Amino acid sequence: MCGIVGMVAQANVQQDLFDALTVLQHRGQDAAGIITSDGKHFFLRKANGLVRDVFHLRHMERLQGHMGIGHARYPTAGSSCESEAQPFYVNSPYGITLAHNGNLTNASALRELLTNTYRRHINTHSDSELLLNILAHELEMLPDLSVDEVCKAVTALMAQVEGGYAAVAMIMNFGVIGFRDPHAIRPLVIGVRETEQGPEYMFASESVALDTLGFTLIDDVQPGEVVIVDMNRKLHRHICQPGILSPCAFEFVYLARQDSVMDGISVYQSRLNMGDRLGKQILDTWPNHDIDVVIPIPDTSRSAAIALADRLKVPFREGFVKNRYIGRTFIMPGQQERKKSVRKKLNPIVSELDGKNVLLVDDSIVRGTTCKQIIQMARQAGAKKVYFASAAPPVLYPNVYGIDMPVREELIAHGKTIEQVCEKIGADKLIYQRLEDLIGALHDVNPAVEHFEASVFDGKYCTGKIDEAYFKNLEQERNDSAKAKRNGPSSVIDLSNAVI
Ligand code: PCP
Repeated sequence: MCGIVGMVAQANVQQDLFDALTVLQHRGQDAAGIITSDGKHFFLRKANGLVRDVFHLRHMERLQGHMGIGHARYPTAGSSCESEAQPFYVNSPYGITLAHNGNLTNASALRELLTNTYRRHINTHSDSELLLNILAHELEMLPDLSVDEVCKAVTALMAQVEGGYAAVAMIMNFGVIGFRDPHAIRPLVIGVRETEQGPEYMFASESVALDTLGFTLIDDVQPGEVVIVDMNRKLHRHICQPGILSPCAFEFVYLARQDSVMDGISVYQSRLNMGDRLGKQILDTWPNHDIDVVIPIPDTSRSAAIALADRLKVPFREGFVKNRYIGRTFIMPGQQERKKSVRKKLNPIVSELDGKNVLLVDDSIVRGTTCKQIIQMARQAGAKKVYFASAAPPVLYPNVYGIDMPVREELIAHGKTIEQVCEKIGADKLIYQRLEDLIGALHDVNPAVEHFEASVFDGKYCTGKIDEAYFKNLEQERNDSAKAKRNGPSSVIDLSNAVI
């Protein structure tokens, strides 16, 4: 998962793009980039680091132009090298730049096709560079540059590219486009802001970016749709490949900000529903529970924990304080860093734990890094019994659509019973959400969404063609030690501060 944003406005866009990326920072902490166009040049700044650290005044002053795109990166393919920060750029045809959220599942085949048949050079390990080059190739095959031709090019792209992708692309002297794969696994919304000079448009991964910048949500980009905002700030929409809306369930569990609405589903309401259903399960299966207090593992689990406590009629208390200056540990690139950060991130409030039977609530248990340490901390703080509840079902299978959990053995619940996981994390009891309850929690908020991409829980991959050989290859490429090796110094061409 990454955060992407795109804009066509009446004035310079760099400040709005910067502000939008800071609001989407929770989707990627590794690198950030903005590229703008003044109609003659592209201006690019990208580097590793948080948004606020990547862009200094001197960079902002150079990012001239009324349209642009931006990216906050969480690496799920390729490496954390600076040269793989986005947006990516190709000069031919026209000058195109692209920022991508998701993961392509046929990246090797696309790489071969681009190199051997389309005769295009791919300079990095990133699948986003492949996506951009497919788009460039398809535009090159068409006689001119118009709304119709762009729709044809994206249609041809969708016929070749497999996986999960939400992308924004900017084409010199044409406009900004946004498109989503035919299952619409990763989110992308479009909004409008009226000004005296006319409308301005913004694409963003999540509606919260539109809200904070004064844009009104128009719609989600639909499955298999391309939305085009041309240089005259006219909006065009076209379904390139009809599909079945299947948004990623894990976006609602953990990835997205709770004040976002995605595909008509309020993330906050869905998390309240998750907590409520989990509470109901506890009452049904453990009516004589002896829980004294419900405590969230901040931050994401808080809304689920509030609703769970309400349902149990047990007090809700804050038992851990999160250092707001430490990022999200789950999206850190290496296990060592994730492990070390938990203790620095969270500190117990002893008075809320001492002598009590506590139910700790987290949004999910993935590698088990957080819950193991938290349970120990709760015991050291004097808790009598430490029960643990997860608002998501056991995470059993790798994600191949843009969440960095590629290796089965790294998932604590893979191949284990709930009792075995409970023992491993050192809890007195472990309660997981049932998958049907998670889906119900989402579906209740917007009954029009009938399908969810929930492969990490059920192993069903909606795009197909994900088999044992695919997993083996993925595990070799993206296990923690392979990633650490690849993140060393890079020799690839660096255009991160270029006027291009
Ligand atoms: C993540 C999430 C759970 C953890 C990590 C699950 O926290 O909320 O606490 O992953 P694990 O089992 O592999 O440890 P953060 O990424 O710190 O995010 P937030 O503060 O939003 O909860």
